[in-house]
Amino acid sequence: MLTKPLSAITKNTMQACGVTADLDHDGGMQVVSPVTGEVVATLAVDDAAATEAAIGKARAAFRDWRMVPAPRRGELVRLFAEELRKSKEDLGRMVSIEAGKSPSEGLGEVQEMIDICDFAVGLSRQLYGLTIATERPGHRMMETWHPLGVVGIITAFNFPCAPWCWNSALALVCGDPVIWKPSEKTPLTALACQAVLDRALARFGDAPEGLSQVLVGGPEVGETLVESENVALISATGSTRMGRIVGPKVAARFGKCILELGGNNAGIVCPSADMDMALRAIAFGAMGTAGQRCTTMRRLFVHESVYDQIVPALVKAYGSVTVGNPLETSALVGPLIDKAAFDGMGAALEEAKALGGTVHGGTRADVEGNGYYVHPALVEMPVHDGPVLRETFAPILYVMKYADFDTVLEDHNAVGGGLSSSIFTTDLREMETFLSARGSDCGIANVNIGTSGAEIGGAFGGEKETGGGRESGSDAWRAYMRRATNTINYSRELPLAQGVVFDI
Ligand code: UN1
Repeated sequence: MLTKPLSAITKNTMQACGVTADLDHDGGMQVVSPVTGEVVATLAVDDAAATEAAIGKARAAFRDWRMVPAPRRGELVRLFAEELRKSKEDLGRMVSIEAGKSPSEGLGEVQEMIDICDFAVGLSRQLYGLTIATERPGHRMMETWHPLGVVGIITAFNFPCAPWCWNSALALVCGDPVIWKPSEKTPLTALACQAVLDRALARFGDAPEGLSQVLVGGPEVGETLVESENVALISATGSTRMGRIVGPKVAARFGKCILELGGNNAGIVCPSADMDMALRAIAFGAMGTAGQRCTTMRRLFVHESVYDQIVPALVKAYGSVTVGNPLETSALVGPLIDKAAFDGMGAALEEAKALGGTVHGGTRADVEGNGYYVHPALVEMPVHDGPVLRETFAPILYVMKYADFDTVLEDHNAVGGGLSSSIFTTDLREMETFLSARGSDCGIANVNIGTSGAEIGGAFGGEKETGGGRESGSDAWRAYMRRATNTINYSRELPLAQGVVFDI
């Protein structure tokens, strides 16, 4: 049992982060912790008018910020990383309170923020373009990257802060103000992050007002951001359903979009796999974060020759994994976010059974309070069909037997999602084929590690119904800038390209 009411722990933690907002706003939006099902705060809500006002402020900030040299902009992000390090424990606790993550995973999410800030600071001294050979004598051709404009960031409950930071750390060094609409389920972590950033802004000194803003609210806020011609880029993390609405609306006004949507990530266990390693990787990939990562492993194809070796061991691991309150136990699996997630899991398991699936686990776990805790489910499926083909945001791993490598590659790719994938093998041919043009069609393809837990240094995102966006490392920064191709004539002649003659 918690020694203090969760709302008191929440308020203390928010205060420690420096949040001054009213957390008991009369008639405001209720924030429920999945840990106990308690209301931990009520917040004032922003509407369309408040969103328009925020966009106006961000536009004004852009005029100044774009002219600040990028390495100086990087200094703000460097200070932010320092403040994040100081508030790591508190922010991690907020992630656990609002999203139900284990302390280690809550802290891990804050670490992702620190990591991307460090990356962005280095980037602030780069942001380089190419110099390109030109066919015209006495000319030089190059490309320049300029700040893009206001960036609207829409995030999901399951990662209440890291995806914001992947976007905002890059956007800020690239010269763009940010407006964040966090999930209605996790607005407190957002306010806490903004308070920590405010400390960095105060130390920085002369940043324009409105450089980073958080809007707490529902669809009205999101719609206003999405439809505003003054928001140059929308970066949205969430369901494919949400992306189908956001993508066309932003495209219709020729805005830019980064979509990071659902996945239906799979692993393949080949005959030569290191079985012990595969077992541990699959356990984390499928059960970690109670199956509520976009990178969670949801399908597993096991070669028939090793099925009886690994599947019983997995069933055993599923039976013994600890499920419990993430704030006071060392349980590996915390709660589902809410009742809707629990019902969705139950419905998917019923569908799987009707198709001949054998379900291990999947029942509600007896944890005190009104949280929706479940024993993760491993489902042995005779077919690759029905609920297996879609993403259910819960800890369900569908396991299928395979015989032929080429056929399993086809099944692997025969789903809508294209985010993450893994192969477990020590066979060079299988490994390289999986990574080749005819292998995994996902944005992330791993060997001998699970589907989740990507580092920030690589570009993060996926293909098909995952939306095609890339965030965080590699050259993802380019999405936050506009590219100009510059051709400079330093000669005394005016030769035209393609040999065109136009003598006047
Ligand atoms: C998400 O679930 O939206 O690769 C992001 C991972 C994390 C990010 C997940 N680094 O699992």
